[in-house]
Amino acid sequence: MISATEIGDNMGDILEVLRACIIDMDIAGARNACQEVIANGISPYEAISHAMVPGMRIVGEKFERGEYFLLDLIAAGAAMEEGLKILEPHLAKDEGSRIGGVVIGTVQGDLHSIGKDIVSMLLRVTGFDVVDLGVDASTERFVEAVRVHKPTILGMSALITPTMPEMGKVISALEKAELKRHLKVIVGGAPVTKEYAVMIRADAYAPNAVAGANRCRQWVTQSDPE
Ligand code: B1M
Repeated sequence: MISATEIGDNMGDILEVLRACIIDMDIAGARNACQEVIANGISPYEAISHAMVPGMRIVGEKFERGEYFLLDLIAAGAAMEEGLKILEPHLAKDEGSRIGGVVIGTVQGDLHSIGKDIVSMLLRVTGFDVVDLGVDASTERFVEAVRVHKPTILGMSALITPTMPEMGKVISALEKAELKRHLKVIVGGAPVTKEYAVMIRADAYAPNAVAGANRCRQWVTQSDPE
């Protein structure tokens, strides 16, 4: 019988390999490590938050120091995406009734998909119907999607400072089209802050995917949401 310590060590080793695969842009390795995560009964949430996201943070630091270049970011992003594809079907799903609709996307001019994809994944497993507009979504696309799908919540992601104002433009356009009244807007992404969210009249900011999904769930399950 395997002892709890052995399981713990094994988990630590697998997560360490997974983190290293993201940093080393090793797509096949990331796939294998994610398969090991599942085969060893490790929580996919644990793998995402304690191996993949920290690995990506190191990739970003290497880019900042000039050790990695754009192609490295693309390759590390691909390793992350391939790993997530393996983990997603194993996230614990709430098979109960759907609790609300969310339209989500990365704003215009911004090609970063991974954080938004993780938020989408968590929202789906939490019980939301999610319409994902992908990356580089224009204000017009957000407004049209809200008009057509009538979601409870709109989520926007921005990863680079120059695209942050796009989130404010979408909110202004929704207000102008009188679509904001019954809609909650949540924003996130590495450069976004709580103060920025307040400034652009978003209803919430989330520093990570778990906090984002929790906030969305609170909105639909509390009788008197903030
Ligand atoms: Co780019 N990039 N990138 N990049 N990239 C950053 C963001 C950067 C911080 C790297 C750096 O310099 N250290 C920097 C931005 C600096 C700034 O403006 N503040 C940067 C830059 C400069 C650029 C380019 C301009 C580089 C160039 O061309 N010279 C270029 C821009 C292209 C464009 O968008 N127009 C560029 C391109 C790319 C790639 C496309 C190659 C690639 C993305 C691939 C992909 O997404 N498929 C890429 C990558 C991989 C990164 C880093 C290394 C990793 C991003 C990531 O996936 N993180 C990144 C460095 C970093 O962030 N430290 C960097 C993991 C992900 C899970 O985290 O997305 O933050 P994140 O999401 C988190 C939270 O933020 C939150 O939850 C998520 C999970 O916990 N969250 C939300 C996110 N969205 C949310 C929405 C919510 C709630 C929470 O509610 C709706």
